[in-house]
Amino acid sequence: MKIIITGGAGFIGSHVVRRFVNTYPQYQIINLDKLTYAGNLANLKDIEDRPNYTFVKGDITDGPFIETLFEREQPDAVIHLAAESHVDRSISNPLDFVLTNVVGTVNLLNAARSHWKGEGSKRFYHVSTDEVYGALGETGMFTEETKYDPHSPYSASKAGSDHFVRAYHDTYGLNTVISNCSNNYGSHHFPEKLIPLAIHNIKNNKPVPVYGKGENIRDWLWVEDHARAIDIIFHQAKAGDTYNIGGHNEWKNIDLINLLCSIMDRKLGRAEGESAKLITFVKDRAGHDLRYAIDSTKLQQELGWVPSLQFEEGLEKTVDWYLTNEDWLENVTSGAYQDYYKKQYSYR
Ligand code: NAD
Ligand code: TDX
Repeated sequence: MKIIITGGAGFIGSHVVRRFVNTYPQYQIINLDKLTYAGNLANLKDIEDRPNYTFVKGDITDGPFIETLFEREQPDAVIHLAAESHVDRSISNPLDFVLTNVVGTVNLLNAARSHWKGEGSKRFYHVSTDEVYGALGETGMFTEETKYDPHSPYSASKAGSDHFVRAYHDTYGLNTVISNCSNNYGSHHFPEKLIPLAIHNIKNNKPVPVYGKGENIRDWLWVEDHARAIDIIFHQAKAGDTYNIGGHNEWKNIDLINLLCSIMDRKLGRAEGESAKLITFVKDRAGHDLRYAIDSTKLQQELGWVPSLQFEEGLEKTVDWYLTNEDWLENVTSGAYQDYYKKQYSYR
């Protein structure tokens, strides 16, 4: 089987590519990635020489290029993760999100439709987010039946792409699958997102920006548990099906940051409470969703997936990874990152 995995140089994509290359030596894995600011081939150094792995640099918004790639490679499946993924950037530049997340997804769907000609065995798997469901109040959880209600340009673009994927199943009979996952954390996470940004800032004794009062709640999942869920769903789901993925692991942002500060105190040999002094409450994110919580009962009961790692243990492993991979962090935080950071955090 030949699988195109899009966005394989990014955070989650690199974990998915690594898992598939290592677990299925009989599969050919093609990593298709534009290498935007978020894409980094250093994420895949350990597997880049494997005979069942190829990297192709390319842009999913370029329809003719995608057609040519399908013609040349004749893939048997697509696992689609390439996206603009950061909510704050979507607030500044919504059109980039429409182009990559909606137009890019439709380009891939068109190529799959025209090349696969209704062959039911060929699967198009779209990796999506819980943010399409909107925001929860203090109670309740998102299930696969929850109505879509996106609030940010990012989640609106992901909702749009999910709708197109379902439309290609219903209209053209494409063998599609969608999974909607909660917030991931782990190694190789770009330091614009809360956890790696906080680790980077604490390490460098810089303010740790917490939006609003830090009361928003996110449901965190170890990225390797997400990659394992994708593997299981890719191989076992019925055509047209949807699964929610999440770890039943809700944290208020401020509680998470306090936990992270105490882990960092211990790892850096600082006095308890030292890192927490860096916490700085800043202007809230526009349209900031209050709470996400995923009900993954369907995935657990039908396909037997369960999360493997406790959050405290996973967070500690994540901190260890960032502290032992300082070069990775220094490389991705030089240059354009500095411009982004100044712009993003200056007005708050
Ligand atoms: P990321 O930003 O770390 O990586 C995105 C990758 O896509 C990068 O390698 C980038 O170079 C590539 N890319 C971007 N635009 C492209 C284009 N036009 N053509 C080709 N490649 C392009 O993102 P991530 O956090 O790893 O998220 C991966 C996927 O999972 C996304 O679809 C995201 O919506 C979804 N998701 C993420 C989370 C999370 O917590 N990070 C949770 C649920 C779902
Ligand atoms: O500096 C910050 N301070 C802060 O308080 C940042 C960057 C974030 N936050 C808050 C906003 C959120 O409530 O922390 C929470 C997590 O923020 P992000 O790491 O930006 O993630 P989120 O907006 O929840 O979206 C993530 O999870 C779902 C991913 O970026 C998405 O791609 C995914 O779909």
